[in-house]
Amino acid sequence: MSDVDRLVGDVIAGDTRSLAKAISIVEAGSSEAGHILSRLAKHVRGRPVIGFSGPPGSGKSTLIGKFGEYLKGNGLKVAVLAIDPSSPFTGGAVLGDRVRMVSIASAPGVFIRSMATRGARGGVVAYVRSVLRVLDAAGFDFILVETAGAGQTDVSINDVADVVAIVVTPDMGDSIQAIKAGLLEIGDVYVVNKADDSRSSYIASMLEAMLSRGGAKPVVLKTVATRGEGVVELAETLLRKWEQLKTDGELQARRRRQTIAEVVALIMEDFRTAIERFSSDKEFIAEVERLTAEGLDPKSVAREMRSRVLEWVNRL
Ligand SMILES: Nc1nc2c(ncn2[C@@H]2O[C@H](COP(=O)(O)OP(=O)(O)OP(=O)(O)O)[C@@H](O)[C@H]2O)c(=O)[nH]1
Ligand SMILES: [Mg+2]
Repeated sequence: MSDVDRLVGDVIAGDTRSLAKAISIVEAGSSEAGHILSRLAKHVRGRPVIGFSGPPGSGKSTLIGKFGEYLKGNGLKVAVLAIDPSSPFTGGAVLGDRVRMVSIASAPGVFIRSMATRGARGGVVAYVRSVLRVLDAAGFDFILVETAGAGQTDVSINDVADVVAIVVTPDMGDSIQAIKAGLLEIGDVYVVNKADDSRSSYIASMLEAMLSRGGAKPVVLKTVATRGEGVVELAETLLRKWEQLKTDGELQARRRRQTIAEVVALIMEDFRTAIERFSSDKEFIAEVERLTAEGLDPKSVAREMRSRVLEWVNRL
């Protein structure tokens, strides 16, 4: 049995150290990563992926912690994936998240992982979805994903989660910024967290009014994550939403769209790699110089060289 087979076997058996190791390998994107992913593929069950996005500090991690506790309380195994936490490797948010999630992190059945997409070479959607597939194959019943608000991270939460909760706060400035940043179009459920602030009802009605423009009745909920208030209602709403999407076929449609985005990202990444290698190749440079010396303008040179890029893609 190869090392990869053994590791995959241990991941499926639910060994968390092997899982952490497998994720690290997948993140590194080596050829071993490909082997792991293809061997895990038949174990992926398509369990719910619930996304939480919103402005920094709105309470996403605290809510996820409470949601995780709720699921665990129902006998479910939960994994949490925090994408691009404000401080990826040292102290700061990650440590803070760990501390805040300590009640679930220390309990069996909850696995917390953070990953940084900054500096990841292209294909970020593929990179995140690969890790989600590993978590699914490892037997988690639910996967909760946290991303920073629109524009603050390399991946859109809709490309990686089935159901999306947008978490805002009664703080007018931040919430309005979040709305402007396009968060209004992407949520299934909107959460006004920190509802212990007296302005929360006003923000909730404002959100409802803004969201009602399309005709469909928006779901806006208020929570106080720190005290767990409204969390059960939020959890039930998100789970109902997932079931409803599954029943009416929209879940499958969303996942198909995500897969298309993932495949496109992977192809783009291949082209980018090929072009980068090609452009530092001696033959390429000599050819460009020759065509330029013949008097061709750069656009025409590029057109001449285009078909060669395809040859390089096929060499990858
Ligand atoms: N008053 C109050 N504070 C809250 C509530 N929920 C979270 N907080 C606090 O708000 C701060 C930020 O909470 P987090 O859960 O880390 O927020 P986040 O959205 O994950 O933050 P980032 O990951 O840094 O974007 C923490 O100090 C929490 O204790 C709430 O309902 N009421
Ligand atoms: Mg957080």
